[in-house]
Order: sequence, then structure tokens, then C-alpha cells
Amino acid sequence: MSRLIVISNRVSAPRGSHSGAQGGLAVALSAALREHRGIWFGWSGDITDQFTGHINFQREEDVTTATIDLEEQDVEEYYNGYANRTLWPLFHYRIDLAEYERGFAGGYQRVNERFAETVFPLIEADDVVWIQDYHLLPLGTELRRRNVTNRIGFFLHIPWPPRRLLSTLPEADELARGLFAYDVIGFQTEEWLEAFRDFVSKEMGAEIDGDDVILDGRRVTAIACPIGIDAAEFRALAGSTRARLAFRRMRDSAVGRDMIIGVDRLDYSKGLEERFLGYERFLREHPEECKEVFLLQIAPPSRGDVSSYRKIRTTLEGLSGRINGAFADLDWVPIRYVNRGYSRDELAGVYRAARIGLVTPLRDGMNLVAKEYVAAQDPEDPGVLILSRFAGAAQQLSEAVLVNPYSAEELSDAIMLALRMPRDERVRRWRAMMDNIEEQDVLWWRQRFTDSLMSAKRLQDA
Ligand code: GDG
Repeated sequence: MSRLIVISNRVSAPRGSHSGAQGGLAVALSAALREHRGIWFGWSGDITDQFTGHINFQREEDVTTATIDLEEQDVEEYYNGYANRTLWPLFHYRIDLAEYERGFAGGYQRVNERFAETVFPLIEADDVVWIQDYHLLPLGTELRRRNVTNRIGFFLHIPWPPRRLLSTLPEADELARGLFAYDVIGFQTEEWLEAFRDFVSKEMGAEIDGDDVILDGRRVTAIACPIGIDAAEFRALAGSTRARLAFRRMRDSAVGRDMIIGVDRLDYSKGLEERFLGYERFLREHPEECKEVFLLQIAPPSRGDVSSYRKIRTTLEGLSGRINGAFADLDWVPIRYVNRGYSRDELAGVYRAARIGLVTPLRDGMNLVAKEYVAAQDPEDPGVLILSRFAGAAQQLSEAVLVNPYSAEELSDAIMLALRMPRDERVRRWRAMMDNIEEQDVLWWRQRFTDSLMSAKRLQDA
């Protein structure tokens, strides 16, 4: 098997930290890289006065990480700007929050060129290159410009927006055209794949040929390839000592009440405001039940340099304060709202202690928390997953209680349904979801993507 070079905005240590930084993606990629003696290339997260292209190499467990520092202006325009103030909101259907500025687009292009310039000398003849996510859409084009002829794949972790929304972006055609530099592009679901095919065929005249899409003589294979979790690892985590301690701590502090858990990066796409309002509605509609439950919302802050993220934080603080003020009693608060991260094993124990997993993003590429919640449950007495139908995960986890996260009434009804759900129905739903999570786990995802990449028809091979 060829050597694998993964390129993403940020790079995590192979074994990862125990903080919130080690998300599912890092775990997934670390495993693939260990197997292929790979290189993982990306931004260090550090700032330098003057970009030099100096690469910092580190080696751990057969994986080499290679990182570069960026200039402050790069980070402002590329990361805080185009990635997180333009593409992220737009791709999550929030054109009201998307900011279109030429300076951001210019910085995004410049940093992609810097990535290409520094990584291309590391690429050897048989290497397979796999680029991750919306920060690096044009990187394939930049590598091809430097005569890289290796197989290059791209995976988009977030949704691809509908055609009419994407058309509002001044650089939409250019970005979409850039994807034809790849041999394979992967999306989380059929819906995002369809939206991509729709955009490039209707707006740009691309031709569809089975799984392939052809534009100006370039052919790319476009597939839906949903990311999974390491189910075995997560189950093992749920049985670890730290998980058991966290489980006990939660059960003790719940004093017989049912816990509802939410775990999300503090991000407007995760539907936290709507979730709090739905929960408030439940409290109002079911005064007899309400003191039997509480909501624990863990929300580690993210992207604090972007004003819409500071705003959502303020909004949630106000909302949780108002709801707690209105409903709390001497010995009970309805919402425990925590702005910090926990280790993955503690998190597994907390998931297991929760009667309900409340995962209600307004739009989400996949959502790994939904899968982790299910994987952490006790098979004999599992909790109930309430899942937004607008998360990519809803395509696979159809046995969850699916809700429209914009509707406070539906959220309230779903909480009531979940609390009353008999054990045999909980077990049946859990088993169906778990079968999918085990079958389409992270190794399956990686294998499916790399198999497509190795077998993609390429014009230059014809
Ligand atoms: C993007 C896409 C797609 C959260 N809090 C803590 C913590 N986490 C971990 C979770 C989970 C990960 O972070 C979050 O993953 P999600 O998938 O839920 O969401 P995004 O960060 O938005 O990820 C998403 C994903 O990429 C992969 O393709 O599913 O749609 O938006 O693993 O457990 N981890 C720890 N402490 C925390 O407090 N340790």
C-alpha cells in the first residue's frame, strides 16, 4: 500500500490530547496514518512574523506530523475570515451570517498556495494525498499547478449547500471548478453529493457520467461516504475507570432524576438556542414531569475570534439564566450549562448516565456526538437519542427519535416520548442504530474513501 499524506487545516498529535481538541476526525485519521506510515501536514496553530515555509517535523508511532506557522494576516483572512466567516455559515445555510469580502478570499487563496508550496516537495512518486475539509478546497488545483500527478482525494466534512445559496458566493464557480483537480471527492451524505452535482451541472455545464462528473475535460469521481466513529474504541472508553467514575458522579448528582445530555462545540449551527427553547417548552407544558429531569449542556467555546461565536455565547448565557431563574427550585435547576471540555473517557461515562441524548443541529455535515452517545449506552438499558433530521447522521440513524430542531413543540414532544419509551423499544432502536455504527465505522469510512481513490478512472491513466 502506498504511503498516505493527509493534509488538513490543523494537525493533532497521533494519540491526541484528552481535551476537546481530539475530535472524531483526529482519531480517524491517526489510525489511517499509523497503518500507512503516513505524513500529516497542516498549520501548527502558531503565528509567525514572517512566513518562511519552515516545516516542523515530529514523529510518533510511525506517523510524521509536519506543521507550518502562518502570519497573523493569514490567520485573520484565511481562517477567521474566509473559512469561518464566509464558508462555514454559507455551507450551513446561514447566508445571513456569511461575510463576502475580497480580502478574505485573497487570504484564503494565498494560504492554500502556501500549503501547496511547502507540502509539494514532501510528496513522493507513489504517495496518495488526501485533503480534508472546507479550509483547503483549492489546494488540489495548487498542487496540480506544481505538476503533482499523484492520486489526490478530497473529503468535505460539512454540508455542500443548495445551488441557490451557493450562487450568492462571488467565488462559487471558481471554488467548485477547483474540485475537478481531484480524482475523488467525498461528501458525508447523498444530499450534499446531490447538491454538488446540481450546482456543477446546472450552473457550470458539467456532465454527469455515473459516479463521475466531467468539466472541461477533467473527470472527478464524487461519492457519498459518511464518516463514522471508532465504535470499538468508544465502547472500551465507556468501560474505562474514568468513565465509570464520571458515570457514578453523574448518577449521584442526579439524585434519581433523568439526565438529558447535549455535547456540542459552541457553534450557531448546533441549534443550541433552539434546543434551550424546546426544553423550556417541555418544562412549561409538563409541570408534573419537569422536576424529574435536568439538561446538562456541555459546550466548549470555539472560534472566539469570530463575532457571531461571541454573540451565540452571550445569547445562551442569557437564555439559560432566564430559564433557570424562571423554573429552578431550592433543590433543582433545569439546565446545567458548562462552557468547558472534558476528556473523552469522562464524556463516555456522562453519555452513558444520560437517559436522553439531545442532538439537534440546525444543519450538520454528520455529527459524531450522536454516534458516540449511542455507542456509550448500556445495551441492557440504553438511553434514547433525539436527533435533528438536518444532521447528516439522521440518514444512518433512522431509529433515533427524529425531530425538526426549529420546532420547540416537536422538541418538547420528543423529550416526553423519550422519557416514556418502554425498555424493549429502547433496546430495539438502540440495536438498529448500533448495528449501523459498528458496520459503518471510521475504518469503513477510510477504507471506502481510499478504495475509491485507488480505483478512480483517471484521464491520464487511460
Ligand atoms: C465536523 C462537522 C462532522 C465535543 N466536546 C468535547 C469533545 N467533543 C468532541 C465530540 C466529537 C467531536 O468533538 C465533535 O464532532 P462533531 O461531528 O459532533 O462536530 P464538529 O466539530 O462540528 O465536526 C461534523 C465532523 O466534522 C467529522 O466529519 O461530523 O458534521 O461539523 O467527537 O466528542 N471531546 C472532548 N471533550 C469535550 O468536551 N474530549
